Amino acid sequence: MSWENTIDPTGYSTAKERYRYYPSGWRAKKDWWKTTVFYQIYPRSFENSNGDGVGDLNGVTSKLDHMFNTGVGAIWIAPIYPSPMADFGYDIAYYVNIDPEFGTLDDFDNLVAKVKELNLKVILDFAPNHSSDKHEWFQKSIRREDPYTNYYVWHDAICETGTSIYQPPNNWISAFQGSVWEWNDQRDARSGSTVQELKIVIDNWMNNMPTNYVDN
Ligand SMILES: [Ca+2]
Repeated sequence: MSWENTIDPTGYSTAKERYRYYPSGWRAKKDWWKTTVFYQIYPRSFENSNGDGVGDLNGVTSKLDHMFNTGVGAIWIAPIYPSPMADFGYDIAYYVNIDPEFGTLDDFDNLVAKVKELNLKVILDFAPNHSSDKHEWFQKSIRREDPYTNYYVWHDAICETGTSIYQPPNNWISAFQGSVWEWNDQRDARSGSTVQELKIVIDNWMNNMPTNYVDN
């Protein structure tokens, strides 16, 4: 009996459709990431190699033999990038280096070399949808330095009539708590250095000396 005539446990209604997903028939070997045993590693609390109280990449590397022997086929490492650790590494301040608490790029190379030696796989957590507020891009975006000005989602707040009370633009709720929006005094045109600049302009106009300020 050919596979085309068997009862299809995958639920695909036609042989053509089944073939699309299972080119060698429904008994085809699945992708490695569907069948491999993963071990998710939170490096901070996994294994500390240098006695400083914080787990690190060398600690992970030291345990790869053990993981291989227990049948693990892939490790998945939580964020290891430079970070102020306000959100334990998910607040990434630079995307292409290793936080000193976890080690160095050389330590990472050593980890990958050991992974390859054991024919394991490694995947890294990556959080592109947000960054640390200490990220250079964010700092430049606050200052409206192009091309970073709109690297992040900025929106004017709602100011209650007759007051200086600012409300979030809408009622979107953060996955953690409270509003997704956060007021930024530096970014806003009504505060910080912009306000000081505008006050100088106003003072000049109030004293009937605008030409002292305008230089062109
Ligand atoms: Ca350590």
